Amino acid sequence: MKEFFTSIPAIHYEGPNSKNPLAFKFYDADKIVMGKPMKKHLPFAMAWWHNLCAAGTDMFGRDTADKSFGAEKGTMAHAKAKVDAGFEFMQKLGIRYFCFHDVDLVPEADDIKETNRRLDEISDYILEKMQGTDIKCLWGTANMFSNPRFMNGAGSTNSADVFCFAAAQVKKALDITVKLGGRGYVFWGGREGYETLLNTDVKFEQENIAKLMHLAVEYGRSIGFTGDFYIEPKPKEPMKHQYDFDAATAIGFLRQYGLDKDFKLNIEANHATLAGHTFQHDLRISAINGMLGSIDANQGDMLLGWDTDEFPFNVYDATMCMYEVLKAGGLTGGFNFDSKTRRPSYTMEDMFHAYILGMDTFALGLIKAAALIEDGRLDKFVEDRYASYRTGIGAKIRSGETTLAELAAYAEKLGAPELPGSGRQEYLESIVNQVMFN
Ligand code: XUL
Ligand code: CO
Repeated sequence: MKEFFTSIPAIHYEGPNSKNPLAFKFYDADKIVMGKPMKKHLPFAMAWWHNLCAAGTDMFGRDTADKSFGAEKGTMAHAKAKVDAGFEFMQKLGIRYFCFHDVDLVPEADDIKETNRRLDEISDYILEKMQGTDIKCLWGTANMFSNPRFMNGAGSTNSADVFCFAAAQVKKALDITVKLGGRGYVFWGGREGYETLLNTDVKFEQENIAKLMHLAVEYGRSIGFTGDFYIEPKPKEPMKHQYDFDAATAIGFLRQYGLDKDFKLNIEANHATLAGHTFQHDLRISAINGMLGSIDANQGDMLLGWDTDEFPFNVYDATMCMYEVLKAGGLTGGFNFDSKTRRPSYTMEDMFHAYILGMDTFALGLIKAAALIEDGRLDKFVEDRYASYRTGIGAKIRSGETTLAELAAYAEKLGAPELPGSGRQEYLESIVNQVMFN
C-alpha cells in the first residue's frame, strides 16, 4: 500500500515536557480519567471534507494545499486515494471515527444514478479498508447545500422536484451510513433558511423540513439504523435566517413536530458563538433537555465573526465543554473535528499538527474538567445558591403546593426580602484558574 504521509511517523503520547512537534503532550489514549480511558471519553473523528477535500479555497483566493494524493481530482481514482490517505492519517493519529457528506466521498455526477453507483463502489472500498482496523463511521450526512438545485434549501425548497432530490440523497447517505456502521446521521440545514419574507412561507417550509426528517427516520429505522439522528444548529451562513438557529430553537422545532425521540443535537462550537452564545451554553441547553448527542469540535475567531472552523486551541472552552459532557454522562456520538487548517498552513505536516492540537486541547479540557468536578467547589456553590428552595416556602414552590395568593401574603409579611446572596463570579473564576494552572 502506498504511503502518503512519508515524513510522518505514528503519533504517540510523550507528555507535557516533550518538544517533539509530532507527539501528543496531553492526549494519552489509555490514561484513566474518572474511571474511563481517555479514548472512551473522547471518541475523536476526522471530518472527510476538511481534511481530505478542502485545500484552502476561500472567497478571495484559490487552493494553497495539494490534496490530490497523487491522483487526478474529480475521478474515482482520486476518491480512492482519499480513502487510502484518510485511513493512513487516522491510523497514524489513533483516530477511530470519521464523518462524511456523500459528495466528500465521490465526485457528484450529472445523473444521480451514477453518483449512487460511485457511492456504492467507494463504500465497498471503505468497508474493505475498515477490516482489520478499529476505525468506524461516527456519522454520515448528505450535502444538500452546494449543488445549485438547493439554492432555496432542501426540505425547505419551493420546488417539489428538488425536495425529491433531497430525499434521494438522504436515502442514499443513510444507506451508506448504515453500511459503514455509523453511530449517527446529521442534518445540517445549510440553506434551510430564507433571504426575505417577501417570498417565503415560513410555516410551510418548516413543515416540509419536518416532513423530510420524518421520512428519513421512517426509512432509517426500516433499514436497521438504530443510532441517533442529529440536527446541527447554526444561526446563519449561508442563509441569514436559519430555522435551526441554536440548541433551544432546534429543540423547540423537534418537539413541535414530534421528532424529539429520534433526534438529538450535534453542537458545533463555532455555530454556538455565531448565535451569540458560548459553546458551553448550547451544550448545557442540549444536555438539560436530554438532547446532547454529538459535538463538532472547532472554534471561531471572535475578531472575524464568521464560521472560521479553526482547530480548537482554547483550553478554557474545551474545559467547559468537557465539564458539560462529563456531567451529562458522555455522548452517544463523538468529537468530530469540523475544523480546517488555516490557509497558509498548507503542508501535510500541518494536517497532523492541527489534529495533535485539537486532540491535546480536548484531552487537557477533559483533565481539567475532571479536576473541577473532583474539586467540588463549583458544584457546592451552585447547590448552596438555591438552598432557599429546599425548605419552607421555597420547597412549597418547587413541589407546587402553593398559590400566588399564599406567596403574595408571605411577601407582605416579610415586608422586604434580604438580597439574594452574592453570585461570587470572580471567586468562582479564580477557582477555575487555580484548577487550570496548579
Ligand atoms: C457547516 C458545518 C457542516 C456540517 C455538516 O457549518 O458545520 O460541515 O457539520 O454538514
Ligand atoms: Co459542523
